[in-house]
Amino acid sequence: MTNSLMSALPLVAIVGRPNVGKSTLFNRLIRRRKAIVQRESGTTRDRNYETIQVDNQSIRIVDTGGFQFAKSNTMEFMVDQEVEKAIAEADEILFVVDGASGITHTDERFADILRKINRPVRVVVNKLDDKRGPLQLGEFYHLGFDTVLGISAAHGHGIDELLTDMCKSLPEQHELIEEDPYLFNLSIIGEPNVGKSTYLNALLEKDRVIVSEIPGTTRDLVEESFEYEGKKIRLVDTAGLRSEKKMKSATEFFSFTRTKEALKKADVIVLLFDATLGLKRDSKNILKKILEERKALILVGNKWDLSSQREMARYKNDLVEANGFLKHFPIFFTSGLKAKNILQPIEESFKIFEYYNQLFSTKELNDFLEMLKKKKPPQGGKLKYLVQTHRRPLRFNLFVKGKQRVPRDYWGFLENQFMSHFKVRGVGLKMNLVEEKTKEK
Ligand SMILES: Nc1nc2c(ncn2[C@@H]2O[C@H](COP(=O)(O)OP(=O)(O)OP(=O)(O)O)[C@@H](O)[C@H]2O)c(=O)[nH]1
Ligand SMILES: [Mg+2]
Repeated sequence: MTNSLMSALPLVAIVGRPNVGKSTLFNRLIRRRKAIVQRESGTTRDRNYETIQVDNQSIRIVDTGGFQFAKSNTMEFMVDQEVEKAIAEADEILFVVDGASGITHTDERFADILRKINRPVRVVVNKLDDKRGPLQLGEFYHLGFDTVLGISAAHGHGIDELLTDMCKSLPEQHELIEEDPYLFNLSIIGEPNVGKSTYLNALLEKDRVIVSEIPGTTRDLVEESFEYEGKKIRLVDTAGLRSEKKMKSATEFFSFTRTKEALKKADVIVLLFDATLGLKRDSKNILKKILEERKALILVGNKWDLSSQREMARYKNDLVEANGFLKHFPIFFTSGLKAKNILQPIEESFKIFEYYNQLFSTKELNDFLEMLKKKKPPQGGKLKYLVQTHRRPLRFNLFVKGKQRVPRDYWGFLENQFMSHFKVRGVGLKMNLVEEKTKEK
């Protein structure tokens, strides 16, 4: 959906102090486990948007982190700021409170703020797991809002009633707005703290996600549409990836699983690394995974403002030395912080997406094989035909007579030749060897 279309949809913000069950409610409303839910407070940080359909209407919902009147210069303060942004743009507020613990001082202070904004606010009393009904709701009217609704987000009680009531104060739409197609999905992936979120913010030219020098800042996936020269793609910011052994918390683990999902779903991956450090072991492991999945890939060394020209040339050489196939992948150096060179990888992503999507004709492929046979045929076995079976990613069946006799290193050679011959870059290839069974004439 384009940003203008998106902003035309009514937006409902889920807000409240930490740990009252906002993300559980969000997941319940959107009917999937998108947001990470954890028992400890302070899990959600960035704003998390999703569009849902209620009675032929499209509504956007935004989940937020817990509001807690935090001191400045803390992560909690940055979360508070994100909540304020969500409130500022929302058409309606769901003010979530905890029915099991009752009203707290933070709830009261937060209510004071919400009363001043001129938009409908509904008090949503969560954690009423045993359905004891309206009796328990009485005290929550003291917060000063007309509508108080009881729910159990965990058990799904009261959700339909909440949805029906919520729609009453939203502007009426006359048609169902379908999501606008985007060309492809570009995920920004890398180790913690390399500047993935800074890069996303720089592209969007706004502070969409929280950036901090603490590794592990981003947790939930953040998706945003982005238009470049009239073409629309979806950008995904992800939680920093590092080896499972180094993980310290369940939250980190759940963030990790979401990043892995993003990797699987992505068409194009921007693998961001810190240009002052080069590709460390964790980045190399991520790279391996991306190549295994045959995703379209662009390497981006960020924090270029702190690095030198010489170092950059060295990285490229080191990479290609370690894995010759990487010479077919583009590498750029950017500074998210200074917004330098940030559009180069995007421009390139459109080109490599074309390769990722390319259909090769049987004739083209067999001409390529003929060329190969003349130039350097394998020492054992015989190449017969090459047929494309898939794109996104590119897969081929290579029919060979006597496939066991073809030396192993020939496949690497063949892939390299393929990339050069067809002038393809930034994508992996999967050559599936098939024994050609027909008798030779
Ligand atoms: N000098 C410099 N600093 C940068 C650049 N990009 C990001 N930083 C800083 O690096 C730190 C981490 O930035 P983030 O954008 O939060 O990094 P991230 O990769 O999203 O981190 P996680 O979400 O924790 O994985 C912050 O202190 C940023 O200001 C850059 O291009 N140059
Ligand atoms: Mg981040």
